[in-house]
Amino acid sequence: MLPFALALTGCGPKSDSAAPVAAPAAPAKIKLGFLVKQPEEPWFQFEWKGAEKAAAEHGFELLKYGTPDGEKVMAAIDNLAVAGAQGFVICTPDVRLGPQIMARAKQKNMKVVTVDDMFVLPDGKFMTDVPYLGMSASQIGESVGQALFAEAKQRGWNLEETGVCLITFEELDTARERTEGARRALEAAGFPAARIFKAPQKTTDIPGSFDAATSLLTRQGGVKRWLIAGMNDNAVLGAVRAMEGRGFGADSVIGIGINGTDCIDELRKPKPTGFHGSMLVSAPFEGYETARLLHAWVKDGKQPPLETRTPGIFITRENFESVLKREGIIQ
Ligand code: FCA
Repeated sequence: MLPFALALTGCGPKSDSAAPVAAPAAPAKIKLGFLVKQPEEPWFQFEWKGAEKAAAEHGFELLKYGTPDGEKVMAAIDNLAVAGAQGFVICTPDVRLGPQIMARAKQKNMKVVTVDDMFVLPDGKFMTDVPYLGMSASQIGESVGQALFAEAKQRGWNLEETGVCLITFEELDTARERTEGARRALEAAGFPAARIFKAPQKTTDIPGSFDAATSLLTRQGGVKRWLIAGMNDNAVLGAVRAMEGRGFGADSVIGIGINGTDCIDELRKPKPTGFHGSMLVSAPFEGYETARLLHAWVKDGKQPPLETRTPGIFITRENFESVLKREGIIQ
């Protein structure tokens, strides 16, 4: 018997015949997922935007999922497998889900790249064998501390009457590294350690930091002026709102966030608030780069680097429009 292909050639239409020649079917596009823990946060929306750009440039299909808890993550992985996806980028809702996520991904034959929040093992150590891309958390936190100190000095504030409201979320390593960095830099600059007050947030959103700051203000009634640092813009925004409620406005509060994506409306307000500025990290770049690395891994077998860190840029009301335009975050 003739091989199938040969048989086809033998009796198929000749190219000069009148019958139309079917175009070869386009190869199926590679499908990749992008799962984020807080899809309502502008940070993650900008990451998705960056990932979409990588998909358009490299010709793959991007499937986006908001996965605020473990159950949703597992369901999204199963959905991705059914859709034929070969991998996903993830910012997990809980870093301790790492081993479980990796087991499910392995079972479904999918590659995984982590962004922002690094997976951890049951003993608390990082899962350093899973490719990770995220901000230089300690360094960026230190820059926040230095900028807070410089601004207080510039305004001639008496440090003896000033307190630091440090909104913390220490169960997440990247968050703890940022707030510890801020604390370290403030102390190194000469800020009295005894007046750096930690205010733990229960949830990483504005209501969570609002509540944390409100209870700190109740405990520390004697402080006249406040510096605020936290893991991200929302941590600082919640504290700024809590302080406004207690009569502390732009003249007695200096808050500096991290992300630079979640404070755009705040910096655009015609009147300054206690939210002085932010350390901008490029969310579009992080989304673009993780999606691009994953695609190259799936398509060409090119393993991504195990760790990539991104820097921060200080933005305030003075420069944010031009910097955010340059970074492609606003038009
Ligand atoms: C964490 C935070 C986000 C963002 C990101 C880089 O995931 O929750 O707001 O700061 O790190």
